[in-house]
Amino acid sequence: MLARSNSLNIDEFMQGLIKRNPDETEFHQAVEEVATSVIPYINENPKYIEHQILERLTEPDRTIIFRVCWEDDEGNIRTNRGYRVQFNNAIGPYKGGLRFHPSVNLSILKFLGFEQTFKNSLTTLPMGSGKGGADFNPKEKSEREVMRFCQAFMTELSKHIGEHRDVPAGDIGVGSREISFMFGKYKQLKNEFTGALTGKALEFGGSLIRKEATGYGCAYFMEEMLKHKGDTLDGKICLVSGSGNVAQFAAQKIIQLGGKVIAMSDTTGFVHDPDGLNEEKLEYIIELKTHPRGKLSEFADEYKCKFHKDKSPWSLKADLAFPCATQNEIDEADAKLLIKNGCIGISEGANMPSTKAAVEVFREAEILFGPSKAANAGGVAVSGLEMTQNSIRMAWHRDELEERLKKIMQSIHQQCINYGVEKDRIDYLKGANLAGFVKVANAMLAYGVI
Ligand code: NDP
Ligand code: 2IT
Repeated sequence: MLARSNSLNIDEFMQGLIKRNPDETEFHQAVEEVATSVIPYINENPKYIEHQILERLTEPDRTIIFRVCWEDDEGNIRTNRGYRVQFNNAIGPYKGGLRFHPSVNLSILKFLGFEQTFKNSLTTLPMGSGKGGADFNPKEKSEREVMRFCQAFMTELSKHIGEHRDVPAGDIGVGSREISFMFGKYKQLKNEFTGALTGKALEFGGSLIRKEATGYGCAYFMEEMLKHKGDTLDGKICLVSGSGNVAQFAAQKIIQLGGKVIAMSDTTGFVHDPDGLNEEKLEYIIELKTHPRGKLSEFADEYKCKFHKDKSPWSLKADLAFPCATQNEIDEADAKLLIKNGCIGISEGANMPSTKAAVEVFREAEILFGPSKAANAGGVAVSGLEMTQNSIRMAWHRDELEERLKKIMQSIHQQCINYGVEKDRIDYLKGANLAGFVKVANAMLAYGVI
């Protein structure tokens, strides 16, 4: 039972949440971060307490868990677990990615779905929040196996999604290939052509710039934070972790904006290129990481630079860091090292890439810290634009979409300022949490008790 009281206390709130959701450590971490920002505001605005808005926001609308059975190339039957967490649809249909990775579990999907609530609110577009996926590893599978898995997964998921209900997209392990297999199956099962997934290929309703959007948005967000301080990306030494969808296009935009990307990484280690990546080298990485995914050591061999096996790039001296791989990839020691080496800004392309202790280090050092729900919202924002284009049966031009993406990232930055201004700096974390919260919370208030 969720008890009612006159004010909220973070420790009591978290104790209750942990009791209701034992062992879901990533979910606890994501909630605690938001609750720490919004509870003081909630206590000044008792209507949110009276209507139990934070309690309701931390309980998904529904969680769907299902068996996914498929046949591998040798004829063996394989079983995986599929999920869709429909978190909150106060301001629009459920919207968020699908992750295929062996580590996928309910805690990870609830943290991602919860974060999506605030991120989607910040985009200015009418999108609720959700996240899903499976503990399936597409990396070790043949293309036919990936196809059969995606079709089996969609056979069940199709019962729960739709253009006005829930619109999934990609995330780790789910790119254009997987979305295409799933959309093909959805279309066949429903016998209708509607935009129930985003991140589709351009030939069948996909949007230009969607592929680039998360990474580009992450670089734009850094550009905005620097601009606000009278600085630019020009000549800045940058570290990018990951070398998948988000990392590739973050690196591309950083280079276009004048930054020098000296490192990228993958699950096997990181590559250090002191001369900096250029378009040609980045093309090599994009090609290398398209199916089947190769290892970055091949890049190091090709371009004669150093590969650091099983290491992350945070020990290198740099001005800016763009974590674009996965959650909790920067710990306290990494954060301290980054600061010691002169890092002045972080823009989080991945979701929750910094541990709680790492975030504290960044905030104490008062460097620019663009939290994931603001800095990586460009991807879902262009997904929202894909939904609009599908609804009006039109396709906008690249320039128009890139301009819209840029404006959305500027608007997110402005919302962070509106809610995060402190005496002598902007608290982007607090700003993003509060701005994201207020819109969803007010919609929930308007609906009454449902
Ligand atoms: P991809 O699958 O395209 O790439 C992930 C990259 O991170 C790969 O280079 C992978 O290495 C590396 N990686 C390192 N450690 C891990 C790990 N433990 N688990 C998984 N990957 C790891 O994913 P995306 O680029 O799409 O996603 C990266 C991050 O960005 C995630 O946090 C995701 O939630 C977030 N995000 C993605 C959006 C999107 O539109 N795709 C939108 C907003 C956020 P290797 O190459 O060896 O596999
Ligand atoms: O974390 C994210 O915002 C995504 N994976 C993208 C979600 C989307 O619906 O485009």
